[in-house]
Amino acid sequence: QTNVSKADLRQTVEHLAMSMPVTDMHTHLYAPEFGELLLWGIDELLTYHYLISESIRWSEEEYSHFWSMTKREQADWIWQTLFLDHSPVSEATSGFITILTRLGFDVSSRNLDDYRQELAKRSVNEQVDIVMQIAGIDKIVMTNDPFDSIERSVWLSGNGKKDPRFYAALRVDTLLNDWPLAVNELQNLGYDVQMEWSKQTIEETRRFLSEWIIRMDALYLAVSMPGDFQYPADDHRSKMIDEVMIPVCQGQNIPFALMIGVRRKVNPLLGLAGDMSMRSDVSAVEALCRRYPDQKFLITMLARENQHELTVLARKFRNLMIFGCWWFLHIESIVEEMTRFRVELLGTSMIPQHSDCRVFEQLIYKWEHSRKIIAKVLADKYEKLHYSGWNVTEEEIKRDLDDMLNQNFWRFLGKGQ
Ligand code: REL
Ligand code: ZN
Repeated sequence: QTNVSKADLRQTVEHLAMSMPVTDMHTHLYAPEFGELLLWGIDELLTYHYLISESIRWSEEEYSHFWSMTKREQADWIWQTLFLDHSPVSEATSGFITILTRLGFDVSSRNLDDYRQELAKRSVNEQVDIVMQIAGIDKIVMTNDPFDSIERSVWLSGNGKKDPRFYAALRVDTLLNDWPLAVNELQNLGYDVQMEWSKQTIEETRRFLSEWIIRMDALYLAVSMPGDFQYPADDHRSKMIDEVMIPVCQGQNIPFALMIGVRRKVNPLLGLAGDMSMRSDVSAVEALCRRYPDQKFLITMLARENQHELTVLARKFRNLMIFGCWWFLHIESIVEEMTRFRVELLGTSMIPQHSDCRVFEQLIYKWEHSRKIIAKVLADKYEKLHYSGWNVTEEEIKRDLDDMLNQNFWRFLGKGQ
């Protein structure tokens, strides 16, 4: 047992937080087997939808002008606009600089083509290894949708489960949020469902989910919901949750993840970048947790206004695991605020962060920025304990970080080591 002295405390916490391997429990990344679905490299990074919304603010052209450009032209224009004509001080722009630096590029040269050429020498497999090593990530949970035909064929060919670093999460947005489209997709896949809610439709939708959970080895079911999601309610979503999602999750013994508070396509001209956040009703989660005490719920919300109440709710229900600082909350100031009050209300019994990466190298900045904040918050708390005469050991610091960055997730799944 190594007692850490006051002088070393901060440094030790920071060092351990920066080097602890991480399970990234929600991303939009894919294993290399998924081919074109796995986005990586300079042009994908620069055309990340976070940077699209930031850059278009400076443009006076029609929105369609941006979309008419090739990906490379878009990337060049975003680089010029957000990095050269203005300084990259936002989270997403400074994140790109963090990535370049950690990849070993000379950011002072500001020569995009040099960076492009360097990466062009690498294969996707090499880059995945390098990035996971730099970012210290050893397990990545993808977002998987059987209604996506490209993805579906990878699963059907048996290649989806080849890379043991990647895990699946089965996305059920269409079933909950666009039932007419879901009916169409299910019918095309050979499931005997109708628009009308019947015993047969319920059974077939359950069969679809169960078969795909098994095929993907899915760790959990996941959905993103608008802020006006209500539960219980006399609507399609409540029926689908009560009669399909919950029974299937229970049968397969997996959690249900709800990401609540998105308002899609507030500005449709921006595509993926046009989604907005929206305040939600925490009592929907409360009702789910109370009604299904044996069902586990992984929950994150998008509005800052909901965070404290949701954290308090987690004190009331052990079947509720809060996770991550989602999307617009994934900025330094708010990650710090949220991490602090989560620790103050829940100790280390939560999942402080997920990356939500869409482009592989983003793992580098999203985790580096978050790890620093987690370290700072924890160091403050340990330091306070130290003044009271309670000395944390290095093993205990490691244990706490491992809980927050790995074990809380795996134990919640019932797959703890
Ligand atoms: O999983 C989701 O619903 C969201 O995280 C995404 O829709 C979103 O576009 C993502 O890039 C946010 O970080
Ligand atoms: Zn996401």
